[in-house]
Amino acid sequence: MRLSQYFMPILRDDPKEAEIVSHRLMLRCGMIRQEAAGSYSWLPLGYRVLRKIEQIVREEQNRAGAIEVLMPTIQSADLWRKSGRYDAYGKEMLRIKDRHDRDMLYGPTNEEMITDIFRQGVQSYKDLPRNLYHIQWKFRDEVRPRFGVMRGREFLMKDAYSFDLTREAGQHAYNKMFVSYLKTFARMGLKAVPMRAETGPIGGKDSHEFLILADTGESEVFFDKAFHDMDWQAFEIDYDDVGAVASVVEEFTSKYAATSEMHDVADYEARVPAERRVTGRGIEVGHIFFFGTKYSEPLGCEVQGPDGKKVTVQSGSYGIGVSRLVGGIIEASHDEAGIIWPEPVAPFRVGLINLKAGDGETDAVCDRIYRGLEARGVDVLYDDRDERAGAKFGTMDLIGLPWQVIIGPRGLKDGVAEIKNRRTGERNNIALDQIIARFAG
Ligand code: P5A
Repeated sequence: MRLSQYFMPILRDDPKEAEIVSHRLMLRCGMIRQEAAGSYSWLPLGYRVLRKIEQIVREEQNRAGAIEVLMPTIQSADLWRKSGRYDAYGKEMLRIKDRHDRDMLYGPTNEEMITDIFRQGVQSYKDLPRNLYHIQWKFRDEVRPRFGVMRGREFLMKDAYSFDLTREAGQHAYNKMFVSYLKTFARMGLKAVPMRAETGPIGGKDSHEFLILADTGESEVFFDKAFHDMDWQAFEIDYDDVGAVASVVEEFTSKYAATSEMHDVADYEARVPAERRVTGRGIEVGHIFFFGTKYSEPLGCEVQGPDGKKVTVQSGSYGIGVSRLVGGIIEASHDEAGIIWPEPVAPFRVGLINLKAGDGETDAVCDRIYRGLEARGVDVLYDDRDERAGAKFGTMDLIGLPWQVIIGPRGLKDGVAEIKNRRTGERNNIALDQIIARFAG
């Protein structure tokens, strides 16, 4: 993409309404625009990141055996009356009437709808287990939408729903999602610590939240420093191996970690030696629930069991805050100059800076490298604008692409460009004819 032809409305000054760094940086980079309290348009740069995060989430859900569907955002109130949540959900639910005066709502979550879909589509225990998910916009009329996309009213969530015959099988479904969450967040460069959680309006028996550590997090967290030393990346897992999946869950839940609502000082002090006790703040990026028959019972979701008798299915639901993650990653990865994107979620991998736009030779070399990178499938943002070098450097640092390739007349004399790593600040010269190979493949 040529910056001269892109749409990236950079703000010169810090927006006053932004209380935290991710919100400030997202507005300054022209990633989002606020449309109403807690509701945002995703501008091109922000939308690229959102899509990359969504794709990682999708790949890891698929790998764990979940199957993608898409349900509507607007739901009928009927099923919610059956589950008893239509009244219980309170003011957070946006209620709408259609032209026939029927009660509709903008879905804050989809337990009812998916359970009904499943009820209609499945008759026998042989059709279990199944896990269905979608990645869809939700609306919750939060009392205090704030921090930009971190606590929005309209936000993008991945929500998965598991259906099993027995409590034990349901536990395995839960464990699979637990492990897939560790992998999902690790792929985005995050350590998301699982913590036992309250179940709130979703309800149920067992629940864990996944929190990334950041000073601006909404929750206060207490945890064992040992989490820092764990292997978050390397474990390969066979999701059909019930024991192996359970042992990863066991490993991650055996260490103490709790939000302030669930914090138990006596247990903490008994289990964690003083020098390993860490207090911080966290951002909840995922939340999983096992609720047994809480929804399947009132909605009549039964299958025929092996002995011919009807069995009410066991289920759980599993959420990831896809749009919240965009802000969460920035909170976890930035410096004074701007965002530092982890490569897998960066809007572009390379920022190509032409230090002398308008100069025939510099333009020709930059063009050749830009086209070469594009042709090899490298996401590149080419700053071909007629701007001062300082402004170009500032913009590239602000938007935080992992690599900058800087080309100007001085280097061209020696046949070299400069490569800068945004995270480390390290700069190296590279021969012009090696640039494409350096990033391709
Ligand atoms: C699990 C999936 C649920 O809704 N039902 C379906 C269950 N859980 S949850 O914890 O309420 O939400 C799941 C994740 O969505 C993100 N999230 C939000 N993101 C931005 N703005 C909001 N207002 C918001 N509310 C929830 C969180 O990441 C949460 O973990």
